[in-house]
Amino acid sequence: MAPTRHLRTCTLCEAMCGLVISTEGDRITDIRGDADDPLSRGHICPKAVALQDIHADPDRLRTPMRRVGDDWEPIGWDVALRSAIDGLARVRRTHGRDAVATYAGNPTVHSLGAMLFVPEFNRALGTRNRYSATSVDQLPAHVAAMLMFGHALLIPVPDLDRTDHLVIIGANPVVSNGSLMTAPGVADRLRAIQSRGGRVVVIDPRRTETAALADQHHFIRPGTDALLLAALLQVLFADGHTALGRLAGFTQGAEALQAAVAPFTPERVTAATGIPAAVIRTLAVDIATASRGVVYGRVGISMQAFGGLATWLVSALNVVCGRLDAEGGAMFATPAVDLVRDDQRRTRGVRFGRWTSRVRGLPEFAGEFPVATLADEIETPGPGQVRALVTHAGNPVLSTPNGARLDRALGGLEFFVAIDFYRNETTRHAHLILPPSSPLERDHYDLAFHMLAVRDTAKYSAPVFRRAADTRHEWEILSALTAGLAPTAAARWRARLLGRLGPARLLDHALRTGPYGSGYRPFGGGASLARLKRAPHGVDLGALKPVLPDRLRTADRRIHLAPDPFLRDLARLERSIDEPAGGLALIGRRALRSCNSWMHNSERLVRGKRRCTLLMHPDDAVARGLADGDRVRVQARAGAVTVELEVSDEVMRGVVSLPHGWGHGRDGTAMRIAAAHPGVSINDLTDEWRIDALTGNAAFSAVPVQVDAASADPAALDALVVP
Ligand SMILES: Nc1nc2c(c(=O)[nH]1)N[C@H]1C(S)=C(S)[C@@H](COP(=O)(O)OP(=O)(O)OC[C@H]3O[C@@H](n4cnc5c(=O)[nH]c(N)nc54)[C@H](O)[C@@H]3O)O[C@H]1N2
Ligand SMILES: Nc1nc2c(c(=O)[nH]1)N[C@H]1C(S)=C(S)[C@@H](COP(=O)(O)OP(=O)(O)OC[C@H]3O[C@@H](n4cnc5c(=O)[nH]c(N)nc54)[C@H](O)[C@@H]3O)O[C@H]1N2
Ligand code: SF4
Ligand SMILES: [Mo]
Repeated sequence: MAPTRHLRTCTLCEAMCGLVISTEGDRITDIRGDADDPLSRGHICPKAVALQDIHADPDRLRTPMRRVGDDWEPIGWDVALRSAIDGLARVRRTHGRDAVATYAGNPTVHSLGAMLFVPEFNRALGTRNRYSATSVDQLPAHVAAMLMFGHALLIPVPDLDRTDHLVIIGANPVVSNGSLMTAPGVADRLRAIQSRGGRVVVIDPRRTETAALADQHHFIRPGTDALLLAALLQVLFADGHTALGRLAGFTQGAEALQAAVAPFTPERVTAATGIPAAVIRTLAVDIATASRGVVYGRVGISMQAFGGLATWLVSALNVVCGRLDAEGGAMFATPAVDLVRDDQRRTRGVRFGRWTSRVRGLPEFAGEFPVATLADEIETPGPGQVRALVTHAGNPVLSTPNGARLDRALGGLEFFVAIDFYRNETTRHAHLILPPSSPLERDHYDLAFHMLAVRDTAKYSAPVFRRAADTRHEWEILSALTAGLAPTAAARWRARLLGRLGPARLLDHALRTGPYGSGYRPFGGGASLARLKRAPHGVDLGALKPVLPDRLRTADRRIHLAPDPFLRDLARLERSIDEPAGGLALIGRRALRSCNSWMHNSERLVRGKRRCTLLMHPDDAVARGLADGDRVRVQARAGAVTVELEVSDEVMRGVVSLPHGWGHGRDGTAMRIAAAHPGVSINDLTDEWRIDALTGNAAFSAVPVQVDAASADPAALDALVVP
């Protein structure tokens, strides 16, 4: 049989690489990069090849499963959906709407159907206990975007292909393949900056793969980025290097910002950050004098105690240098489906802190609470206590702070439905697992990541395989649950209507009414699903374009450089300058062959050298009498793990690093390859009490830990107490 070629966008990470997938019957024979994809131009990473492993994985669930004690039995879809609806309705009836919580994990954002139907499902439940991976990731970016530009999704991306001075702070795009910066083939794009005479500067507590490629790398003490950024701004203002240019016409708050950063001189922050004052001054001048410069920060600056401030300051820096909305600076995409333009809710203004969580009083953002408090809400009795949970594409036991506590809490739920195709560390607690079709069995258009790409393109992918018999797509599962749980006749009608339309028709409508569409005029020639289908490699819509001030969604259509919540939080930052650094600071790391917690069931991604090791600087190892390869016990307030030590000067002194996404050694999971390569979970060490007090995002970075030889008597180790 001759192989059939399918063109596809990879849905595993944010890079949106174009793939050419060859199949023979129901077998994949080859996966390679699509040289004709206008965005990725042939780039691919090892994970894409593993898409075939997921598709063919015998552990991937294909039928709904019901837990009976410790056993699981397959059940039919009708029974499964009915039991899910009945169980959730029962808890809601008995204990009220907020007793049902939902958690949406990262792959939700990589699925067209889930992007369209998860919000509908949440609306039908009407609960305030909504959670997602946002609050262990990019929540500060949404808060900054909303407060500065008026919409949570107005997140500027570095114009990578035209900049000549890129400062990367707290990101490792050579490994992560870019985040809030869809830029497939980052390494090539960084080398292109250098070939056109530009520079790449990396600021990171670890000399990363990205740092190895950069022109400069500076170590920084974890969690102190906001101090560094405030000092950079202080220098720019004090030495007259700011130049808002055309932004001045629609920007407010420059004076307030200048006054707010004035206390943060380089000399004052040098001890805390570990960066010499002279280096800070040079960094500032280099940014200001580059012709097309941009500062870009990612999870290293958002998963930390000052995530909101650091993320705001990065954008503020780009604005005061006149680099926002400018070629080679920080720009906004103009995607073919524009979630900002389509969002009618913008009229409601800032959606942050309108109500707070029951137990810890944490602020909602866009209707969600920080997941760091989910275990509190499950464990703490009283009206509004969470008794039931629905997870969609999430593994919070391995992905959220103090996952071990959440693991225990999940065991106490009255009812738990997981929409997921693996029985893993989280879903093993479910009463029902509803597995959606394989990613290759559904069509795809990236609603989220075209919004964040370094080039405007649009691409639709048809399914590679027809779905197996009696399989449901995510949107069908969600749509059935929504219709079953919608509280009013009108809501049930809406749910059924959307369910009848389905994702493809909704996408077509969004394309036609989007920035490149011409509505439903028969010969309008604009974007539509039919046109995208005729261009299966994707359509190139050109380099990023200036869009301000039109695209701003603040009430006064101005950029707000100094929103009050940030100004108020600066006092907390200032206090941190003199706080003594306690013990070793733990940070995470990513590896090219991992995808958060869920792709370790692919043999080709886990074989080889052990990856779940604790990195430690040689001086710190010597001081503790430890050597490379030793087994060490890592102790934090929340818990302890035992792991192999890897001694390397790629981490700075005082810092240790453990990758996240491991810890597959728990009972009751059904992922055989992952279980054979368990590793330990960094989130058994991270702390649900360490959050960014402003945004509620988990502060994974700089968790204080103590490290000793594993043979040491655990009773002799002092548990660290964190304020
Ligand atoms: N291969 C692979 N790719 C992925 C993923 C994966 O698991 N594996 N996950 C995907 C997801 S969900 C996301 S959100 C993106 C994330 O994409 P990135 O943000 O690029 O992710 P990381 O590689 O974790 O890079 C964060 C960097 O911040 C550094 N860091 C830690 N703490 C601090 C700090 O306090 N200050 C500073 N300045 N730096 C700090 C770390 O050493 C690390 O190098 O990656 C995506 N891509
Ligand atoms: N300490 C520490 N913790 C971290 C991070 C860190 O850097 N350090 N990174 C954080 C980040 S950036 C993120 S995004 C989160 C991720 O947190 P989560 O999203 O909670 O975790 P994932 O590991 O991505 O788990 C994805 C789940 O989705 C399932 N799944 C995969 N594909 C599909 C699909 O198509 N449909 C459905 N329905 N299910 C699917 C998988 O089986 C798995 O159960 O972790 C965060 N946790
Ligand atoms: S870089 Fe991301 S999108 Fe590209 S092939 Fe790898 S996993 Fe897929
Ligand atoms: Mo993420």
